[in-house]
Amino acid sequence: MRRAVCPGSFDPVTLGHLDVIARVSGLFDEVVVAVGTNASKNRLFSADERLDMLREACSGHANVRVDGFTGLLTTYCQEQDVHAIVKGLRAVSDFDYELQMAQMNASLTGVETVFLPADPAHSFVSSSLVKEVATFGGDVSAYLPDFVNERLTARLAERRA
Ligand code: COD
Repeated sequence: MRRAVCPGSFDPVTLGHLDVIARVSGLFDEVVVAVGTNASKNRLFSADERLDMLREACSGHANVRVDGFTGLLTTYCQEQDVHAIVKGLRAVSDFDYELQMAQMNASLTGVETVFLPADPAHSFVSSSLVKEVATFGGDVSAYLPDFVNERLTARLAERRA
């Protein structure tokens, strides 16, 4: 059984994330989508909300499960008997940081990181940009599953109230 982990913040999950997850599910026997839940003041959605959205968004993939983790990703990978961390790469700017993390993770426990190039259709999409555009009234429906777009709209309305 070859198991991969797709880690991230997923605040919230975008179609870019989901494209990577779908492609990884075809490459490995099992994929764990791991939501990092280390404390951060800057999250729009709670850990439980991010997990719920991912579970709904990934429900069509039989070999994908969604889980949360705290602490070091390498510790989680050891606990879950993970063979590879898979990350999506959108641009050189992603590569610089992702390479550093991949090398640190490999140095800590030997776990390998595999990079998948982003689909050009999604390579400019990030959770943070989507939130920024939506905050100022832009239409981000092309970048999110419909139900995530609805929850984002509702959350931003709550924040404004
Ligand atoms: N297309 C393709 N890939 C994408 C897209 C897109 N449109 N958008 C995002 N991605 C990729 C990102 O490149 C990333 O690989 C992944 O999806 C997740 O992205 P985010 O933004 O949701 O999540 P990040 O990058 O904030 O997540 C960071 C982690 C939680 C993975 C990281 O901080 C971590 O491992 N934390 C645990 C603590 C730890 O071990 N620290 C030491 C690290 S060496």
